[in-house]
Amino acid sequence: MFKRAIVRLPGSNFAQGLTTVQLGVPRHELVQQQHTRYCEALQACGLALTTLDANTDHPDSTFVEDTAVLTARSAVLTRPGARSREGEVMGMRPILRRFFSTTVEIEAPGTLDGGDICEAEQHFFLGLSHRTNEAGARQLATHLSREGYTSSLVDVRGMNSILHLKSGVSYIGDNTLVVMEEMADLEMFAEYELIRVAADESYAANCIRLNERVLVAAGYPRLRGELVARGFHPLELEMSEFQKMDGGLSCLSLRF
Ligand code: CIR
Repeated sequence: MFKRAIVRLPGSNFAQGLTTVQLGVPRHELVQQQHTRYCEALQACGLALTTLDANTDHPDSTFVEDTAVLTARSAVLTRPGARSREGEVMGMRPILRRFFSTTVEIEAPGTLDGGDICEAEQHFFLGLSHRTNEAGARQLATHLSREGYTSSLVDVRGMNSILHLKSGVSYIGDNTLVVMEEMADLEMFAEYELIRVAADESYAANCIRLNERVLVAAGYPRLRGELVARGFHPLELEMSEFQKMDGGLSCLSLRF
């Protein structure tokens, strides 16, 4: 059961963050509106929100997921792979210490973004990307194994359409992964039920199971239909403005 989430309001300079896609400049009013709807959806799923003020020193800081990896027992503060995002962790440290008695940190030369870490119950998939390097992933794997979790590395550095592992695969409970076609045939996913997402809907592969619901980006009818057909309860959210900055649903919150 998820009980809480941490979010950070988007700053007025949100559009100055990093992006690799050319979908246009986010409209600030719409960013705020979509963020508000997102927060309301978390609350509708039963989560109590901790809402942090916007931090204009870091335009990408609304993507809080990248600053930490949370387990049932601890919070791991990351060391984001993009220089412009390194300072975001400082703002998250005191917040997580309020909720977790154990916090550990990824140390140099390791880098790791939370968006590369996909938790599937007792197993974690650790993405190696242009943000998360092997040193960072191995530090996390060691920490997780001390807590009794297993993990495996998934190299997504050759998959140019995604920024992070979780841009392409999400665990939604009931032994089910939602996965983009490009990585659906990986041997390590073979023991799961797979919901394969076609290339033209691949943005929607980043979704989140929150208690009874699955939050999914609006505008992807085939994935929505497939979720319903398999007995899941999707809750659709407009994400256009976050997509323009390479962000998906999961990156906008830390959930525990
Ligand atoms: C970045 O490039 O870091 C941000 N503009 C987007 C981060 C998205 N985070 C995520 O998928 N976990």
